Amino acid sequence: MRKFFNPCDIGPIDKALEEAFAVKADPMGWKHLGAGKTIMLVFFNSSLRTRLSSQKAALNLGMNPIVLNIGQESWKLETELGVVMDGDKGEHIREAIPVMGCYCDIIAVRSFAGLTDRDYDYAETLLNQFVEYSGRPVISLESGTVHPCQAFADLITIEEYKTKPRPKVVLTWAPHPKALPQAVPNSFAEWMVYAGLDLVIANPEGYDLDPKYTMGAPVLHNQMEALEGADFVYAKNWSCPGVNNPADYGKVLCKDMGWTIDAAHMAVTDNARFMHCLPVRRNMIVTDEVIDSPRSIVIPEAANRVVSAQVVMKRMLESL
Ligand code: AN0
Ligand code: CP
Repeated sequence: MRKFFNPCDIGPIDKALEEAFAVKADPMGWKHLGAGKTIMLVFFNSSLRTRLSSQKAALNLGMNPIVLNIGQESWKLETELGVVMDGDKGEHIREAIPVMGCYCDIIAVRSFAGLTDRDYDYAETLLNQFVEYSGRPVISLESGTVHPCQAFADLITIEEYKTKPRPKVVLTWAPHPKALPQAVPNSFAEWMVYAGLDLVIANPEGYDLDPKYTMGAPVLHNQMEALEGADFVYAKNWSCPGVNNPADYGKVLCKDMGWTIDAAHMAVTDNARFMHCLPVRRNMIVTDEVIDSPRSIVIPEAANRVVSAQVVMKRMLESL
């Protein structure tokens, strides 16, 4: 596997899930695979789970992880070609990426959508430059449009907690004070559809996700209607994807606190499990009552980030 952006990169989903449960049952079982190998984890943005779970997954596989926080420990990197570099950015990615590639066997990158230039974000411009110039397999740790390690972990979690063969999974928008990327909901939608689950999406008008990721899943603008009979409620905020009106891309169009997941929302579900990728803003996205309830599985969900990352790194090591 040379890149991990989308579910198709991992191949048949049954095989990937089987591997995930094998890794979960015996995390040290492939300790020999990464001996003498190095993974570089490059962070352009903050992280708690992705940073720690990636390091843990690498250590489980016997690999050495190197973490680089761009702009804090490195030079600030220029990403645009053809500019006169007379500002605060001391190095260009055209040199920095191939240099990083020289020091590792696998490279993993977190670089959030800038939310100003839709074409730049949706072309995965920065991550594709890592693919092109690093000479190494590349893992997205949340990039312009996707967060595949999260979505794979979410799928593993749903497989563990489901009580019927094809559960109803509702991805619902929820309010947040800041403009957030669409990477988490994009990946969640595409992984759910790829795995053949019954996905329903609920969001306010103007927030419809790009159909490239939702692939025909029903989109409702009435949240309560969408939540009826749900087995899993997956809450997430995202900013305007700019599908219908590109001028609104990355904007906050709605702060309706009526979309916060509370006990009344959970009451119309089929005793659903509550999920969120974290970090979560309590009493904005979800009430204390719901996230602290026994139906909340946000911690086991986060724990599965080690499992998804380990399967991806294992596959890459096997194909080096
Ligand atoms: C980020 C986002 O929404 O994409 C990271 C989530 C994993 N969230 C925040 O910045 C709060
Ligand atoms: N869910 C997730 O990716 O969390 P971090 O931003 O803390 O890595």
